[in-house]
Amino acid sequence: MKVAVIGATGMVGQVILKVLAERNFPLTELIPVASERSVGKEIEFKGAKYQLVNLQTALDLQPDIALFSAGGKTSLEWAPKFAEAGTTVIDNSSAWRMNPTKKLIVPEINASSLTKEDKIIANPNCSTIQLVLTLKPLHDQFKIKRVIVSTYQSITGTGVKAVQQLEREYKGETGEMAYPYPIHQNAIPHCDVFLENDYTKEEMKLTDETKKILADDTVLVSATAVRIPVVGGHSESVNIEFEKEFEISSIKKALKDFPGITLQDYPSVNTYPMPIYAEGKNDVFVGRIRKDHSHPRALQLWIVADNLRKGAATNAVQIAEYLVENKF
Ligand code: A2P
Ligand code: 11C
Repeated sequence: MKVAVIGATGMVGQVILKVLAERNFPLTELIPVASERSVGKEIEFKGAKYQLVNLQTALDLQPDIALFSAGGKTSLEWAPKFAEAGTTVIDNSSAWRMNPTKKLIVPEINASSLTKEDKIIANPNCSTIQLVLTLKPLHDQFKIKRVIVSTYQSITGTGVKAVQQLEREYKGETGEMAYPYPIHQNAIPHCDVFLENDYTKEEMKLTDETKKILADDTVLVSATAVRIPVVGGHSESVNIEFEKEFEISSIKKALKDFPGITLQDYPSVNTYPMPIYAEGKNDVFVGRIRKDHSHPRALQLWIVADNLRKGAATNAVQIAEYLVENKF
């Protein structure tokens, strides 16, 4: 497998390289790609050095798989060129996610819908992946009517500039701002741009992508996305209303049995998911599972995942693994 990583120097690209190495992905050739200003510089992968190339050079090398993580604009322009040349593109940006001709994949849920003809495969938004992975086994058993989710999102979702902003503010320094307000000692209810319906784009990704991945438009989702000064992962407080009655034991069993989910739910010993412990892990952690005392068929829970791993790099690499396993 010849694998190109587009955006290999970026926040997600770096984690993609780490995950490819950790999982011993069967690649025969790595083609790391970055912008023109980085071409010729070297990156390390599994102890060897590789020179960064530009997109055209990578295209000419005809990789089998290209993992794109260099922003929506680059994906819109270049993913079709790679696809045309026979490369299967796994795209981390939001460029193709809601395109009806493209599949939006969380491998544990819907990888089996992929065929050899899918040359551009969309990787969902980070906050959607951890939500929908948790919803899927519950929807299958108890049929979800409505989800109310509030997120507590890591600054790494915004990129390097946000990490630098927090570091500077922590030291009492000023400089370029990734957010319209300080993020240190703050919570900003504003992730991505505002839309006409007064939700943000991040909030509508949670709604629209969830429906697409569950292949069920009847599931209602209303989200509030909040940025907090945390590095290790995104957290989500979720209220789920079901059509069917449920027991907490059945909910816990359904979640425990589902691949990619780790239950962390022992309140008596203060065990619940937190981003400092999710960081660096590939699983989605679920805890604080309880019946909603204000509604007979509603559930309350708390979900945490490393947004750069299962929320981005790990999910993309799992899709690539699926392609290899199925000889696409
Ligand atoms: P570079 O390091 O040369 O800027 P992040 O998401 O962390 O901002 O990273 C974006 C990634 O996308 C980086 O690896 C960046 O490379 C890369 N990138 C940005 N623009 C292009 C482009 N036009 N062609 C290839 N890679 C790009
Ligand atoms: C955030 N979810 O944390 C974003 C980052 O659509 O892939 C990823 C944006 C996207 O702000």
